[in-house]
Amino acid sequence: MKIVNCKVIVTCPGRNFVTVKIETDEGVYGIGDATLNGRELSVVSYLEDHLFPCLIGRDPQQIEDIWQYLYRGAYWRRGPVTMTAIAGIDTALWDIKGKVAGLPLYELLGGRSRDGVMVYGHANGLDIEETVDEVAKYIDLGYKAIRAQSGVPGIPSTYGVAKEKMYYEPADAELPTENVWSTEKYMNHVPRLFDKLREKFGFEHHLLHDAHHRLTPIQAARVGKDLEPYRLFWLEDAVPAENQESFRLIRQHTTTPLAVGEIFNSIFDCQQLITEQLIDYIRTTVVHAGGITHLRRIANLADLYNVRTGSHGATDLSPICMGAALHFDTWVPNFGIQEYMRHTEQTDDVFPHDYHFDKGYLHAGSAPGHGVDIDEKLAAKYPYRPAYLPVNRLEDGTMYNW
Ligand code: GCO
Ligand code: MG
Repeated sequence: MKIVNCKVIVTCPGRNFVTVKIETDEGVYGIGDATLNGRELSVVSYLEDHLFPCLIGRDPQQIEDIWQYLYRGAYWRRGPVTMTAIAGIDTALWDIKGKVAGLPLYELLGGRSRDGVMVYGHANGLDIEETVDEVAKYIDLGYKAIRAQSGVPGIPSTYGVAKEKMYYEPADAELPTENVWSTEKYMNHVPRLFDKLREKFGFEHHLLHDAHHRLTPIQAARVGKDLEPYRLFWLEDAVPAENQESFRLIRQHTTTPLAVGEIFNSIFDCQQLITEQLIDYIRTTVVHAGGITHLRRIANLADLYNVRTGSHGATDLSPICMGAALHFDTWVPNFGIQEYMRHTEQTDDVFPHDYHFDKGYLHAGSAPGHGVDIDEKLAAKYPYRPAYLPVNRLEDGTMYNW
C-alpha cells in the first residue's frame, strides 16, 4: 500500500478548521485534525511545503516510522506548529489503519477499557446567579461533570464567559480583542461561586474550574485552599506551566486536584510534572501533542505516576480530533475525564461523525478508524476567515496572560 496524495482542507463553518487528508493507491483514505487556533495557516504551510512531499510513495501502515521520520527528520523538534502538523498526519494514518483492518481505532489500541467516556460541559454566566442557572441546564441534560466559570464584578469580561452559551467561541475578532484582568478581584469572587453551587446542587456532580494561566504559584495555592471545601474535580491551568517547578509550591499547600497541559505539545513539556506527581490530570490531546502515537506515550508515562488523562476538547479542536480522542479515551487505562464543548450544527454538518452523547457519556461508535469524515463540498462553502483569541491586560495596562 502506498500514499499517493496528501492535501489540506481549510474550512470555516462558524470557526476555522484545518484538516489533513491522505489518500492511498488502494482507494482508502484517512483524515486528521491539524487546527491550531489563531495560527492555522502556519500549520497549512508546514504541511504543504515541508511534510507532504516526504510522504508520497510511503507505506501508510508504517505509522511509527513515519512519525519518527517527521519528528527526528526536522532537526528542529517540537513546538505547536510542528506537533500539530505531525498530529494531523498521524491521526489520518491511524484512520487508514482502522479502515484497512475493518476495526474501530480503540480496538487497534488494545480494546475497550470502559463502556462510555465521561465528559464535562461548560456552564458560564455573567454573574453567580446566571452561572447557577447554566449549571442546572447541564444537570438537566444529564451531565455528570460540569465546568463552572462566572463573570467577576468590576471586570468587564472574563475568560470562559460567553454570550452564546452552548457554543462558546473565544476566537472572535480579526485582530485580538483586548480584555482587562484583575487577579485580586477574581480571587475574592471564585470561592463564592462554588459555595453557591454546592449549596444549591449538593455534592453529587463533579465540578471543575479553569483559572486559564492567570495566577502566580502562591495565588494558586490560596485559590486551591479556598476551594477545598467544595471538592472540585480539578483546578485547571492555575499557573502558566513553562516553569514546571511552580507546581511544587502549589502542591505543598493544597489538596485541590490540579490539571494542566492543553497547550503542551510533547512529553517533555509534562515530564517533570508527571514524574514528580505535581499534577493529577494531564490535558494534552491528539491534535496538539503529536497525534495518537505521541499521546499514547504521554498517557503511559502518566499511568506510572497515577496521573490520569483529561484531554482538551474545546470547539477549536475539530470533530475529527474529538472522534480520535474518544477512541483513545475508550482504550486508555488511566482515563480521567474528557472535555466536551459542543460544536455548532454547521460544524457537525461539515464533519459527519459516529460519536454520540448519552447521559453524561460520549460513545466513540464502532465505525472503522476514528469514525469521523469530512463533507468536502460543504467545507468549500466556508472559506477561511482570520480570527484570533483575545489578549489580556491588567487594570494598569500591563500585558498579561489570557
Ligand atoms: C479549555 C481551554 C479553551 C482555550 C481554547 C484556546 O479549557 O477548553 O482553556 O477555552 O482557551 O481552546 O484555543
Ligand atoms: Mg483550559
